[in-house]
Amino acid sequence: MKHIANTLLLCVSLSATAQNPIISGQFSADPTARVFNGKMYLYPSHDIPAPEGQRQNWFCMADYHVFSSQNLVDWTDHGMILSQTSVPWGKPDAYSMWAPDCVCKNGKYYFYYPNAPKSGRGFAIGVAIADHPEGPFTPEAEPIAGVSGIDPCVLIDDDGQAYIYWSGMGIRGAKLKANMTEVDGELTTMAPPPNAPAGATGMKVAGQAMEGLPEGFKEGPFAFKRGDWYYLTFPWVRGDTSGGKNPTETLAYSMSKSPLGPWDFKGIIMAEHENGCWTNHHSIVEYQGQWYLFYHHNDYSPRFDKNRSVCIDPISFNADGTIKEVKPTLRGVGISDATHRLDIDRYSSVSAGTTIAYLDTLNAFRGWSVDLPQKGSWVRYNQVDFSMLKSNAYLIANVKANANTTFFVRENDAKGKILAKVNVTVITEGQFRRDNSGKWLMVTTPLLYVPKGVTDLCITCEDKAVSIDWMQFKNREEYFTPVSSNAAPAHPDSAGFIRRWTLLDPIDKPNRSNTVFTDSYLRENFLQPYFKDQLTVLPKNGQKVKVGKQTLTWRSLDSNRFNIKLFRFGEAYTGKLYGVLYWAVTIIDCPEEIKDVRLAVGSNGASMWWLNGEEALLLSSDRRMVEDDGMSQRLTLKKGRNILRGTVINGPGMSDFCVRFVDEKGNPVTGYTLNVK
Ligand code: FUB
Repeated sequence: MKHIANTLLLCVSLSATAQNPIISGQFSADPTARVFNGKMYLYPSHDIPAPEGQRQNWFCMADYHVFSSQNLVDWTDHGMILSQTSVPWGKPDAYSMWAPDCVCKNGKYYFYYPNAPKSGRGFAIGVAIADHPEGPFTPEAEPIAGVSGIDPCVLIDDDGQAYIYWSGMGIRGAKLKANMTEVDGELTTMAPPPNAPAGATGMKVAGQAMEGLPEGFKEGPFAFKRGDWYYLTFPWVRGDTSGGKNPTETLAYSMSKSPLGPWDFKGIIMAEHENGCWTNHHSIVEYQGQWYLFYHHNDYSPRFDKNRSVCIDPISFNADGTIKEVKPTLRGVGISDATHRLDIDRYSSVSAGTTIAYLDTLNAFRGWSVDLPQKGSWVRYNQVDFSMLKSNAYLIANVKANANTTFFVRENDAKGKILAKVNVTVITEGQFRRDNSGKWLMVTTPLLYVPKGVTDLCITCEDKAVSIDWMQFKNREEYFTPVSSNAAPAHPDSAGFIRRWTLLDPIDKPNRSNTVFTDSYLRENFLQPYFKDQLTVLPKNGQKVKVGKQTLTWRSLDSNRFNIKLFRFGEAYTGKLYGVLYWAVTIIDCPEEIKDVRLAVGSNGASMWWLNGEEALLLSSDRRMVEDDGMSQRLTLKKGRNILRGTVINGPGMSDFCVRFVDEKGNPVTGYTLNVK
């Protein structure tokens, strides 16, 4: 009876974006990559931590997922395609779904996988068939006769003839019949092992041993053809296993002019993993004119090397067809979109002393940070695409430092053109209830320069040590439009909200929380002199003001929303977000006197307002911005020029305000113009 891999029908589709390893949030090993319909598909094993009752500290796999990608950077998980409970001939609780392969012939997709059979010992190899690369796959009722072992791989030659290779008593190979589910040719009866009980018969085995391969443990064959060369590539233990040493697997290869050999051993594709991860397993595939090596490493399971994750690096060939050795990288392959999070800890290169560290040693899937230890340290991340970004783009980064510091994001190298200067301000005890030094902080800064197209980035430490978790570039939502010097007067909007203001860059005013915003605190702190003529000045666009050590600019802006997003203003023009105080001024020209109006304000956080130099309203305590949250006494807007001025303070929140005048009935007052320049 044939079973459908039922859970596939759920048709899960999750995304992963990554460098090396390319899949996060779950383990993936033994990667077989195949190009189907112009897209890269990945059929890995699915390592899981062994459930209770299962052999611990060993490989444990219950099912398979398939992934696909167009750009080798963004991977879609199409969900489970086959479970151990769906294999008619398999032990449903063996957790032995080891390295698979998938090939396409005559529009059908054949998925080859090892599994433990219900009866007998060891492994058999089954086939599941689908009409699409993502499935649903229907497993055949019986495994392939004569193929006992693991790590199947299928090569379809130019003439359509398919060959299967697997690992069992060395590496073996055989022709497949046109049905792709049976081996072509007679089975050989092997001699029973020396310790077999008397009268035992030998196993029936298909195919032939691959000749010409080196001595030493080998598994995971992957065969492919390039030009008229056949390649048989395989994990190989080349080290000396005597004397208690435990050498680990390399990736190695042989070449031949014939699909089943004999083979001519050529050497190493990738050396042993440096951290002692015992296995490696791979596939080699050409995609859009470039060859790639898919392999695995235990990046997301540093203490247990049987929970592995797939990585990719480019691979290339010498003129004689031999393979150039590949050094594993963190950066991997593909072009990263600047508008996605860039994990620059997956670097292309770093200065001496620059290191990476797990963000959470108990959950490696949270990834890493890169730690730039001192002025002059740098990390380089290649191939970032800026074509989605406009000239108003900004940078957002998750960073950590123990003291105030600065890093630059540059183009190409440590001396390259500066895209962004990022100041990391650590708020110290006494200003905030909790010291945030050594804690992760989001910092944003406007870009000084937006590269065109694809470029390499180099992040340089310009002061004290800084750790960077990730960074991302974004186009700024247009919250404001600058008011030009010859702009026509503006009107309040139909609901009476005043959208044209001259805003001063935020003044540093750290506050541990907004609970301190009592009337007396606010009067004391709003009314202290920050800059000259603070309650009378009629600022002009571009005018500079000195506040302590800060040099700030007045900016005349039309808000694209009824509420003035001070947080976005600070972010856009200065990169300052929290612990700040804002000043806002607007000029109201009335054709006639308007009596008995009330100033209606909502602000986040506290604010204070003056009309024509007289205090009109104080909104104290920790507030959210709510329309008409506070109302003044009756006021008169005089004929001619009126000056409305306000100041807003905020500790850790996102500041904004909305202001309008309403009449006795609460209706908006709109009969005036706004004339800031
Ligand atoms: O994943 C289980 C086994 O580890 C594979 O079948 C081998 O190739 C090795 O990677």
